[in-house]
Amino acid sequence: MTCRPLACVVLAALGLGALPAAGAAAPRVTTVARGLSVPWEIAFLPDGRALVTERPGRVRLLRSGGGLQRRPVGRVRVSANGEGGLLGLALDPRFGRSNRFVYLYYTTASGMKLARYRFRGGRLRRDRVILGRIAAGPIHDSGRIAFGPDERLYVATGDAGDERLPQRPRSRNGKFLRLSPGSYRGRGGRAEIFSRGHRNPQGFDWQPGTGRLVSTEHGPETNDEVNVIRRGGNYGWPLVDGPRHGRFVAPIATYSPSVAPSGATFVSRRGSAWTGDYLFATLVGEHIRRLEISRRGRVIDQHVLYRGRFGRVRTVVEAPNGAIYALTSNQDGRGDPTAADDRILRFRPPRRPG
Ligand SMILES: [Ca+2]
Repeated sequence: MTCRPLACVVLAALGLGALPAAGAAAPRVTTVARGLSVPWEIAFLPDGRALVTERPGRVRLLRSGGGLQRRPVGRVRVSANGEGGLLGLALDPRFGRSNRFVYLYYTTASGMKLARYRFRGGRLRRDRVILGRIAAGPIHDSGRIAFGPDERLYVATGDAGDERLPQRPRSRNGKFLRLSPGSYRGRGGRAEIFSRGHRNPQGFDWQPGTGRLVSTEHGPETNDEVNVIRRGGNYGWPLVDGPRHGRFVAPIATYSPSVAPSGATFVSRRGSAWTGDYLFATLVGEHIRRLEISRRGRVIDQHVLYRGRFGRVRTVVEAPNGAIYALTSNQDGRGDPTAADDRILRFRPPRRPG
């Protein structure tokens, strides 16, 4: 779809920013692994292999040429209740140089835990839990974790089904939390509340060039949001949601009815027609969405990719070589799985024309 900026914002607000531009064929997709069970996150090791979380509590290894190692490299005891289980994973910024730390975020019977592991000898072993005191629920566990350009570890937490928590200043739920290197590499226990008033943010990344943090957030049946996350910002939940935000920070895009937006990435690799664009996966929407976002943080165009082709999509991640990897989520109890599900898919952003 192409439209003038104002029309685009209106269409986006109506949930209609949806039609692919004529002739803009989406890139060819390769299935690189199949038979997974609710994969949630994928992160690439320096040698080209990747770690993949499966929500029931396993970490799998994707070989650099494709295909999964049969035996999981790690198991995590989780309470895989509803939307919970093993969710986020992130490699330490110094993983390849001075440490082998991997961070996992998961649901237990006593709440959400952020734990540090070491990946050595092909096995993931737990070092210590570095953050707790985050409520878990059968819904809205959020769960994405990622390192920012500031080398701090960001953790997105959901309301866990308790709408009182996101506005409570001292609750760690319904927040973006931020951990300093001293906390995540040390004894843990400390986290800054970076922003609040979130319902269930499941994907985020930083815009190349500006460092702006852009996040997806699930709304209630309607009013999914894309937000620019600022330190100290209040994003309104449960007092407001959708385009009308009053005194709270307003989203830059909303979707009604819900598409259930989850994992997201900016395309940072230079030279493609999508360089600088924001991709996010949708579960209910069963597509990948591409947003063109200006340097001022406004959505200037939207495109829908692969609608209905792969079912529910949990996340999209840019590999170091510029390929985009996508994880399906058809085994999560809300999908219609095929014999191949769940799958890891790969495609390359198209080259910049001319
Ligand atoms: Ca909001």
